[in-house]
Amino acid sequence: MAVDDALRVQNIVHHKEPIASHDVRSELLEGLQKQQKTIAPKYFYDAQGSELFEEITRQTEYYPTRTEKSLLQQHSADIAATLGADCVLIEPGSGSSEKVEVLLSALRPKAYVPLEISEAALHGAAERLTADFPWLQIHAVCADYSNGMSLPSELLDERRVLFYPGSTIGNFEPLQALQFLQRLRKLCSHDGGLLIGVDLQKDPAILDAAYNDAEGMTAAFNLNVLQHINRVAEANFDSDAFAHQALYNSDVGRIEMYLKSLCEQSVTVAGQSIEFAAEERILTEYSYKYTVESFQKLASAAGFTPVQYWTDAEQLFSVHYCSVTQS
Ligand code: AVJ
Repeated sequence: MAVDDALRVQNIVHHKEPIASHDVRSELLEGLQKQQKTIAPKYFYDAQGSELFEEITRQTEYYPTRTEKSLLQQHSADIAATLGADCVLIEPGSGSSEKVEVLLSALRPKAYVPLEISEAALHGAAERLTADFPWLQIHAVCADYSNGMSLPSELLDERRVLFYPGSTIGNFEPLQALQFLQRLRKLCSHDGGLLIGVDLQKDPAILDAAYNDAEGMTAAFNLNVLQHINRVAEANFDSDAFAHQALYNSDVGRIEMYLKSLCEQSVTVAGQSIEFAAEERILTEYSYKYTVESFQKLASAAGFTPVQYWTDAEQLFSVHYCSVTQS
């Protein structure tokens, strides 16, 4: 189902895709009634949570965002040459579209297609980009990309490259990551590909510090999800009765974030009572870390062919370009 009810303003074409209203309350209850109580990481990003995440990216310990940005900046000419001219650059979950900015002048894509569920973030980013890059054609698609993605029909004959920065791929468990990359592959044209940011495995001390910053921004970001749940699911979580915990599980190569119950307690969520034992934990996020080889293996399994990758001198972070495997 192509998105078509478009509205053109200057160089911006606004597309809106019906956002499937899934029952947030039953989804949250299902997670909190699991053996391992779980809240999906997407619930971090209410307005307060998005601000706290921006704060996290400013902490010295949290290296991913600044390292990726400097990689994109430093290698923008090389990346542009690798991606090739006249591509349509599609970014699922584009948010503020800050990262793509460092690439646009070198790449000069035929069009930029941010896919974003927050209409405010999408329109704000489109306005800013059209002011800074008046030559850029923007197709702003308001959609929830976690529920399936489709593109404006007028882009279906173009050479399409997907842009997925920030190592958000790390939130997916291995099988989900494969399935997600396969879905991205379907959005690419046969002569297109994927430009993706992937955080790398490293000294656990660096990872532990990145998710336990001294300023406590990550702790505040993690605890804030309880306030969000209280609002969207009529719950009565008391954040002071929980503590932030983030640890690196080197056996599986992932950061695991939890909210630990500081006492035996009962919380009401959407009219249901959820019992917590003292020390019991809610899983709020996995953040998988890859090696260059393990990510290339995953991309190959999803139908991509690794073409090139860029890492910083300390091998903290990596950016990969993978073309669509020719069948
Ligand atoms: C936005 C998912 C890439 O996993 O590093 C930052 C989110 N969680 N600090 C990450 C996050 C805790 C971030 N991602």
